[in-house]
Amino acid sequence: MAAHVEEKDVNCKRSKIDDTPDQTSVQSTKKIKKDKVESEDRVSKTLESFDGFEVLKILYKNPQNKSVFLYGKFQGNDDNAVVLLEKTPFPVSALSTLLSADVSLKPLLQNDIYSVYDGLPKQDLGFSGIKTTVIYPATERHIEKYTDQDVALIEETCDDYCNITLPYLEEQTFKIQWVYNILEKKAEEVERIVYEDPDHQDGFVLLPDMKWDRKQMENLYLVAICHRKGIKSLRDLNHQHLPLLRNIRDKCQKEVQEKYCIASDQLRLYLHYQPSYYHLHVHVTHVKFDAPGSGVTRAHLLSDVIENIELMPDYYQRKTLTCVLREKDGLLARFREVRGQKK
Ligand code: M7G
Repeated sequence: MAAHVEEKDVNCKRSKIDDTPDQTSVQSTKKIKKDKVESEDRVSKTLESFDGFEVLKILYKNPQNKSVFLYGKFQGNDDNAVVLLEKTPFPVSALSTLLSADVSLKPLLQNDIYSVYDGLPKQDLGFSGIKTTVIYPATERHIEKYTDQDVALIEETCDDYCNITLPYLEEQTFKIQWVYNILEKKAEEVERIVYEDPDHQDGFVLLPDMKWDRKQMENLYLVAICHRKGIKSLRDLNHQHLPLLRNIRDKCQKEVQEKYCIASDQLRLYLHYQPSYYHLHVHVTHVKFDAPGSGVTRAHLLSDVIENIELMPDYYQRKTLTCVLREKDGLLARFREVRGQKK
């Protein structure tokens, strides 16, 4: 048994350093193809309203950032839907309309010099105030992803990656059709592409992340998706990927400076570990924005990743990586099972 594990371990290291399509990536490609076929006839339609929508469960609510995530169904349809409602920040351009006769004030409190009102716009002031994201049809994984749950910190050694994480990932069918839609220009989002380097090896597409309402620069959130397929995550990165990583860093900084007038020292470029989608991508956010997942338990600065690999080419095949896993994540259950831990 030990010999078997060791052999598998060596293969695991070799496949990552070679960066050639080994058995693993062939298997992943098969799964990706399967996802593609499955999802092609399940493309969600553009909704005009929530007519007939029934809320079945509140998955998460946060009064601080004024968001609520819901699970529900549309009448007469059995498909699941996940809806994310988030109040957006005030656009500076709308302030003059907001502080005008177009908003009537209903007093809620009056005491000395202090007063509180309900501000009621008399008409549409040009900003909806509610960012509405719909995932439809949603899978069980989506419902889990957006459900409020406890998390656990896991220290994943390189052996754990080979023996627990990688086999688990290979069993899953991850839906990354949205990534291919962008890379192959099949999604409407193509119009929003900020920049593209079409090179097959080191190229990438930079576009607004689904999390950004594209209204304010202070919460700028872009995502750079590499063209190269088969790089699942940070764990796969080695010295052969340095040109790709440097290219993403340099061009993203340049393009954001030119397009949004945001200097490179105001930008945070990072990768998630573990990511939700196992096709290499880099998060690009404004440094002032406290983006979800930008903390130490999940984010790895791209500049640090580059330097670590420069110092040690197989750094990410050797380093123990601490990551946060959610209670309902099957990977956490697998770690607990292997480590003989009970919840
Ligand atoms: P991640 O680290 O794999 O997972 O990042 P996370 O969602 O847990 O952060 C994937 C990133 O891609 C996230 O920032 C998502 O908001 C973003 N994203 C996901 N989808 C399905 C889309 C999409 O369809 N379009 C765009 N533009 N971004 C997306």
